[in-house]
Amino acid sequence: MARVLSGIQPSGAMHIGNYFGAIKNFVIEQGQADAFYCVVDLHALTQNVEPEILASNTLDLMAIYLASGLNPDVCTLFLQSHVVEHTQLAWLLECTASMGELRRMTQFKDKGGDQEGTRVGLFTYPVLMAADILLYDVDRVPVGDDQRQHLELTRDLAQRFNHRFGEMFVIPEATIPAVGARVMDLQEPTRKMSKSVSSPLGTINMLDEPSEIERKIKKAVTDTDGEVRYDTAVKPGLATLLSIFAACEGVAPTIIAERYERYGDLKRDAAAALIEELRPIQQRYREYRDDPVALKAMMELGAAKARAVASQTYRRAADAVGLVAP
Ligand code: ATP
Ligand code: LTN
Repeated sequence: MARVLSGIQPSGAMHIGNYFGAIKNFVIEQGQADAFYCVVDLHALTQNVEPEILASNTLDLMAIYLASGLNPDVCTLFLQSHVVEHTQLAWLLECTASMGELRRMTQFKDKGGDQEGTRVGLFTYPVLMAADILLYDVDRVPVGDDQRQHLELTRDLAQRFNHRFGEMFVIPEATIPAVGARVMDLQEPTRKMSKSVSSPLGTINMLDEPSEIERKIKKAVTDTDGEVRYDTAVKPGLATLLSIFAACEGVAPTIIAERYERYGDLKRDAAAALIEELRPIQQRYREYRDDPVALKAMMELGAAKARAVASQTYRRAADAVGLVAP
């Protein structure tokens, strides 16, 4: 059975980009593969976050995972910091990665880049991500389109390690969803919807009230030519709405476009479809979030399952580079 792994940072409210680009596919994959999903809390430390906010965001994300349909009896659901081998393997990989290849990462450049005050953790972030993946002999990594370059780096690091120290790591592939891989901001549709860039009207959160969802979709930027057509270059605002609607229905955006003549009708039905898609998740979320004892037990179970795999891979890699076993 193929193995998959993915992770999301607990860095704020989950938006529908995270849902359609990642979480929805995690749920599908858990039935088809040996699936590992983590909350990458160590990655969230690359931003300047208050300790209590990080802790609360972490539990929020665990509850979102569960409410979205991830089942801890079917997949392995865990917290990155609970499995110490992630940071240990990251160090071994950092000692093979070059400054040049990390400097080329566009996410690093977008989030501040090469300046005197930039955190070292932000720079080495993709190496920790590579460790997350390579520890588990993963075949596929379901992520949104923005993670493509990080996956390429992971493959390069794995190949280099294998070449230098002997066959060690499985070379993983990214699986990017056909629809929903890049949900754009509703107000600035040339930029991806994002947790870290504040855009109150442009971002729809998974836990937004139905009235809020309707309002944001109604106010979404379109254009003035009035023709319903899927064209990301010429009509990026409309294309964003069409892809959100399409991701709810599981069809191509062009199919949705054929059904409509007026922007108003399209907006009304897109909002209704999205509200329906999120309704069951929102209902279940509160139950999980309000039960910290159950959340803790679930995280312990996940960490034990993850550790069993990660500790073996780490030891193999440590032996290979010449670290003497304890
Ligand atoms: P940040 O703004 O802090 O970078 P983010 O919103 O991009 O955060 P991440 O935690 O980096 O969220 O990403 C979690 C997952 O969601 C990743 O698989 C990523 O590819 C996916 N994702 C994030 N934003 C979008 C988006 N706008 N469209 C589709 N997928 C997305
Ligand atoms: N870098 C990713 C989050 C992430 C991840 C991973 C995704 C950290 N480790 C391992 C897949 C596999 C992001 O910003 N979305």
